[in-house]
Amino acid sequence: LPLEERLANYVVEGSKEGLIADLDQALSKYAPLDIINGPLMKGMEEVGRLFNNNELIVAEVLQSAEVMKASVAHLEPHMEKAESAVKGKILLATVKGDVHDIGKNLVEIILSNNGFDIVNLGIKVPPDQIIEAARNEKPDAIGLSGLLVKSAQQMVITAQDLKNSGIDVPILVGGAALTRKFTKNRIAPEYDGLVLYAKDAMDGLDIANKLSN
Ligand code: B1M
Repeated sequence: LPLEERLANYVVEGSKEGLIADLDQALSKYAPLDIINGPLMKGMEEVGRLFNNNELIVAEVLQSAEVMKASVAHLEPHMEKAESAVKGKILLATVKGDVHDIGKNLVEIILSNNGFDIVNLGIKVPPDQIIEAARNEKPDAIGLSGLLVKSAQQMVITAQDLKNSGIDVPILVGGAALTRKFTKNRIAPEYDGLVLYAKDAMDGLDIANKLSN
């Protein structure tokens, strides 16, 4: 099989045998982020499709997630790092009820490689924990990630709770269950500060850069 297909297959099959050697080969042709956004994401999309069709069980999807995480960890040291002064502090969290963290952690890597100080609160983070962290850390923005349909609704609740506690720093939202339209029509009206939608991690970086200017 061609290299690109082999890379996608590691994710689909949840197998790490030969993965590192193929990632190293890919690094001689592609930028690390293009390997993630290309063949590895293609594999993840296929995992999502198979899971949806009941052709994979959760345990298998978890193994695919492990392959994705190991790949990102291997590629991360090869990513470009900007030698800039700290541009700002950003809190990151996967919202309450949601365990998906691969996208959020990718956002963390890309933002921290580009001069942002990141406080990663982890997964299933309830609003009160975000509020407490916002009070202690005084971030310039708060990033929320969520992949489940119910997580989009949880973002509305989180925005309301943040507003009720007097927080109005910009919120950056992203994740598969979310759309620009939902962000604009459902989350933004519930909040006093800016609410910005990022379609992927690079878009998140663009937005963060604009906010810091
Ligand atoms: Co889950 N899962 N999962 N899962 N899982 C999805 C999301 C699903 C679409 C699969 C499907 O059915 N086709 C589906 C959601 C259905 C829905 O609500 N509409 C689903 C389901 C149903 C579930 C469970 C309920 C399954 C079960 O238990 N029966 C369960 C939920 C548990 C819970 O959260 N309470 C569950 C569990 C899991 C695993 C634990 C097995 C595993 C996660 C492991 C982990 O993250 N540590 C898992 C996985 C891996 C997936 C899929 C296959 C892949 C997600 C992923 O990592 N993608 C996913 C299907 C899919 O998306 N194709 C699926 C790669 C990642 C890089 O992309 O996170 O989208 P993503 O991030 C992107 C952008 O969205 C954006 O940038 C990234 C790219 O640059 N982005 C941001 C994300 N966050 C951002 C934040 C930002 C900016 C950009 O600023 C702050």
